[in-house]
Amino acid sequence: MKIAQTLIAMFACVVLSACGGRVDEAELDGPVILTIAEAPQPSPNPPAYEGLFATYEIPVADARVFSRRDLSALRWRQITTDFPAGSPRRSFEGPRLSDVLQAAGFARGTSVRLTAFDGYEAEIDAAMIARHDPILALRADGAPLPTGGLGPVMLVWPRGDRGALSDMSDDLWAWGVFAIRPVEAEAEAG
Ligand SMILES: Nc1nc2c(c(=O)[nH]1)N[C@H]1C(S)=C(S)[C@@H](COP(=O)(O)O)O[C@H]1N2
Ligand SMILES: [Mo]
Repeated sequence: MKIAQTLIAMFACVVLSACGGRVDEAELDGPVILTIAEAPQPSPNPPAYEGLFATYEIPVADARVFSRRDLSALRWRQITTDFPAGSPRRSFEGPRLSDVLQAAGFARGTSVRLTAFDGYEAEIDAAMIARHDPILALRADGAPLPTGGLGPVMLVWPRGDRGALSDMSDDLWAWGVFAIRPVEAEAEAG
Protein backbone atom coordinates (compact mmCIF):
# COMPACT_ATOMS: atom_id res chain seq x y z
CA MET A 1 0.00 0.00 0.00
CA LYS A 2 1.21 3.50 -0.86
CA ILE A 3 0.87 4.93 2.64
CA ALA A 4 2.77 2.03 4.19
CA GLN A 5 5.60 2.47 1.66
CA THR A 6 5.79 6.18 2.37
CA LEU A 7 5.94 5.56 6.10
CA ILE A 8 8.72 2.98 5.68
CA ALA A 9 10.66 5.39 3.45
CA MET A 10 10.27 8.20 5.99
CA PHE A 11 11.43 5.92 8.81
CA ALA A 12 14.44 4.81 6.78
CA CYS A 13 15.40 8.44 6.16
CA VAL A 14 15.26 9.26 9.85
CA VAL A 15 17.42 6.24 10.72
CA LEU A 16 19.90 6.92 7.90
CA SER A 17 20.33 10.58 8.76
CA ALA A 18 20.74 9.71 12.42
CA CYS A 19 23.61 7.29 11.78
CA GLY A 20 24.82 8.60 8.40
CA GLY A 21 26.59 11.67 9.79
CA ARG A 22 25.20 14.08 7.23
CA VAL A 23 25.10 16.88 9.77
CA ASP A 24 28.61 17.67 10.96
CA GLU A 25 29.50 18.58 14.52
CA ALA A 26 29.86 22.31 13.87
CA GLU A 27 26.41 22.39 12.33
CA LEU A 28 24.93 20.94 15.49
CA ASP A 29 25.97 24.17 17.22
CA GLY A 30 23.10 25.66 15.25
CA PRO A 31 22.90 28.41 12.64
CA VAL A 32 24.27 31.90 12.91
CA ILE A 33 21.94 33.78 15.25
CA LEU A 34 23.61 37.19 15.22
CA THR A 35 25.37 39.04 12.39
CA ILE A 36 27.50 42.14 12.92
CA ALA A 37 27.75 43.98 9.60
CA GLU A 38 30.78 45.96 8.39
CA ALA A 39 33.04 44.42 11.02
CA PRO A 40 36.76 45.26 11.20
CA GLN A 41 37.34 41.54 11.87
CA PRO A 42 34.87 39.77 9.56
CA SER A 43 34.20 36.03 9.48
CA PRO A 44 35.73 33.99 6.62
CA ASN A 45 32.32 32.82 5.43
CA PRO A 46 29.86 35.72 5.56
CA PRO A 47 26.19 34.96 4.92
CA ALA A 48 24.59 35.54 1.51
CA TYR A 49 22.87 38.85 0.91
CA GLU A 50 19.32 37.49 0.82
CA GLY A 51 16.26 37.18 2.99
CA LEU A 52 15.98 39.80 5.73
CA PHE A 53 19.51 41.08 5.09
CA ALA A 54 18.35 42.16 1.64
CA THR A 55 14.92 43.27 2.81
CA TYR A 56 16.45 45.60 5.40
CA GLU A 57 19.53 46.42 3.27
CA ILE A 58 22.11 45.17 5.75
CA PRO A 59 25.49 44.72 3.99
CA VAL A 60 26.96 41.35 4.96
CA ALA A 61 30.10 41.01 2.82
CA ASP A 62 32.28 42.01 5.80
CA ALA A 63 30.07 40.60 8.51
CA ARG A 64 31.24 38.88 11.68
CA VAL A 65 28.79 36.11 12.49
CA PHE A 66 28.01 34.51 15.84
CA SER A 67 26.41 31.16 16.60
CA ARG A 68 24.88 30.51 19.99
CA ARG A 69 28.12 28.75 20.90
CA ASP A 70 30.22 31.77 19.85
CA LEU A 71 28.12 34.07 22.04
CA SER A 72 28.26 31.57 24.89
CA ALA A 73 32.06 31.59 24.76
CA LEU A 74 32.12 35.25 25.82
CA ARG A 75 31.83 36.27 29.45
CA TRP A 76 28.18 36.83 30.45
CA ARG A 77 26.52 39.40 32.66
CA GLN A 78 23.25 38.84 34.49
CA ILE A 79 20.69 41.64 34.78
CA THR A 80 17.55 41.25 36.87
CA THR A 81 15.03 43.80 35.65
CA ASP A 82 11.47 44.42 34.51
CA PHE A 83 10.40 44.07 30.88
CA PRO A 84 8.04 45.44 29.78
CA ALA A 85 8.56 48.38 32.16
CA GLY A 86 6.66 47.85 35.40
CA SER A 87 6.13 44.11 34.97
CA PRO A 88 7.63 41.47 37.31
CA ARG A 89 11.39 41.19 37.13
CA ARG A 90 13.17 38.51 35.20
CA SER A 91 16.77 37.46 35.34
CA PHE A 92 18.26 38.05 31.87
CA GLU A 93 21.67 36.68 30.91
CA GLY A 94 23.99 37.13 27.97
CA PRO A 95 27.22 38.68 26.76
CA ARG A 96 27.74 42.43 26.99
CA LEU A 97 27.01 44.33 23.77
CA SER A 98 30.41 46.00 24.27
CA ASP A 99 32.20 42.64 24.32
CA VAL A 100 30.39 41.36 21.21
CA LEU A 101 31.36 44.53 19.34
CA GLN A 102 34.93 44.18 20.55
CA ALA A 103 34.97 40.54 19.38
CA ALA A 104 33.93 41.79 15.92
CA GLY A 105 36.90 44.17 15.96
CA PHE A 106 35.22 47.48 16.73
CA ALA A 107 36.96 50.12 18.82
CA ARG A 108 35.18 51.36 21.94
CA GLY A 109 33.10 54.38 21.05
CA THR A 110 31.24 52.84 18.13
CA SER A 111 27.52 53.62 18.01
CA VAL A 112 25.36 50.86 16.55
CA ARG A 113 21.93 50.12 15.10
CA LEU A 114 20.21 46.86 16.05
CA THR A 115 17.74 45.33 13.59
CA ALA A 116 15.03 42.85 14.59
CA PHE A 117 13.04 40.36 12.51
CA ASP A 118 10.03 42.69 12.38
CA GLY A 119 12.16 45.55 11.04
CA TYR A 120 12.28 47.36 14.36
CA GLU A 121 15.52 49.30 14.69
CA ALA A 122 17.12 50.67 17.82
CA GLU A 123 20.03 53.08 17.57
CA ILE A 124 22.36 52.83 20.53
CA ASP A 125 24.77 55.65 21.18
CA ALA A 126 28.31 54.71 22.17
CA ALA A 127 27.98 56.82 25.32
CA MET A 128 24.96 54.74 26.41
CA ILE A 129 26.92 51.54 25.88
CA ALA A 130 29.88 52.85 27.87
CA ARG A 131 27.71 54.18 30.69
CA HIS A 132 25.25 51.31 31.17
CA ASP A 133 26.86 48.25 29.57
CA PRO A 134 23.66 46.59 28.23
CA ILE A 135 23.66 42.88 27.43
CA LEU A 136 22.56 40.89 24.41
CA ALA A 137 20.39 38.55 26.44
CA LEU A 138 20.00 34.96 25.23
CA ARG A 139 18.29 33.65 28.35
CA ALA A 140 15.67 34.77 30.86
CA ASP A 141 14.94 33.01 34.15
CA GLY A 142 17.18 30.11 33.13
CA ALA A 143 15.58 29.36 29.75
CA PRO A 144 16.65 30.42 26.24
CA LEU A 145 14.67 33.33 24.76
CA PRO A 146 12.61 31.70 22.00
CA THR A 147 12.68 32.80 18.40
CA GLY A 148 9.23 34.26 17.80
CA GLY A 149 9.17 35.57 21.36
CA LEU A 150 11.90 37.88 22.64
CA GLY A 151 14.71 35.77 21.17
CA PRO A 152 17.03 34.70 19.95
CA VAL A 153 18.72 37.86 21.20
CA MET A 154 17.37 40.90 23.06
CA LEU A 155 19.05 44.08 24.25
CA VAL A 156 18.58 44.37 28.03
CA TRP A 157 19.54 47.34 30.21
CA PRO A 158 20.24 47.50 33.95
CA ARG A 159 17.00 49.34 34.78
CA GLY A 160 16.24 49.29 38.47
CA ASP A 161 14.28 51.19 41.07
CA ARG A 162 17.09 53.65 41.49
CA GLY A 163 19.73 55.18 39.31
CA ALA A 164 19.94 56.83 35.93
CA LEU A 165 17.82 54.27 34.08
CA SER A 166 14.87 54.08 36.52
CA ASP A 167 12.60 56.08 34.18
CA MET A 168 13.87 54.53 30.98
CA SER A 169 11.21 53.56 28.41
CA ASP A 170 11.27 50.27 26.48
CA ASP A 171 12.24 51.87 23.15
CA LEU A 172 15.84 50.69 23.27
CA TRP A 173 14.97 47.16 24.47
CA ALA A 174 14.96 45.59 21.02
CA TRP A 175 13.88 41.93 20.98
CA GLY A 176 14.09 39.44 18.11
CA VAL A 177 17.43 40.95 17.12
CA PHE A 178 19.40 39.25 14.33
CA ALA A 179 21.72 41.98 13.04
CA ILE A 180 23.81 44.89 14.29
CA ARG A 181 25.69 47.45 12.24
CA PRO A 182 27.88 50.43 13.05
CA VAL A 183 26.45 53.91 12.74
CA GLU A 184 28.84 56.50 11.37
CA ALA A 185 29.43 59.40 13.67
CA GLU A 186 27.64 62.46 12.34
CA ALA A 187 29.95 64.83 10.55
CA GLU A 188 30.84 67.89 12.58
CA ALA A 189 28.96 70.94 11.36
CA GLY A 190 31.02 73.91 10.18
N1 LIG B 1 11.67 43.80 17.72
C1 LIG B 1 11.01 44.75 18.40
N2 LIG B 1 11.48 45.15 19.58
C2 LIG B 1 10.81 46.10 20.29
C3 LIG B 1 9.66 46.73 19.77
C4 LIG B 1 9.18 46.28 18.51
O1 LIG B 1 8.15 46.74 17.98
N3 LIG B 1 9.89 45.27 17.85
N4 LIG B 1 9.06 47.74 20.45
C5 LIG B 1 9.81 48.38 21.54
C6 LIG B 1 8.91 49.15 22.37
S1 LIG B 1 8.58 50.75 21.88
C7 LIG B 1 8.35 48.62 23.46
S2 LIG B 1 7.30 49.53 24.41
C8 LIG B 1 8.66 47.24 23.86
C9 LIG B 1 7.41 46.41 23.88
O2 LIG B 1 6.95 46.40 22.56
P1 LIG B 1 5.71 45.49 22.15
O3 LIG B 1 4.58 46.03 22.97
O4 LIG B 1 5.57 45.75 20.67
O5 LIG B 1 6.09 44.09 22.50
O6 LIG B 1 9.59 46.57 23.02
C10 LIG B 1 10.54 47.34 22.38
N5 LIG B 1 11.30 46.46 21.50
MO1 LIG C 1 6.94 51.46 23.31
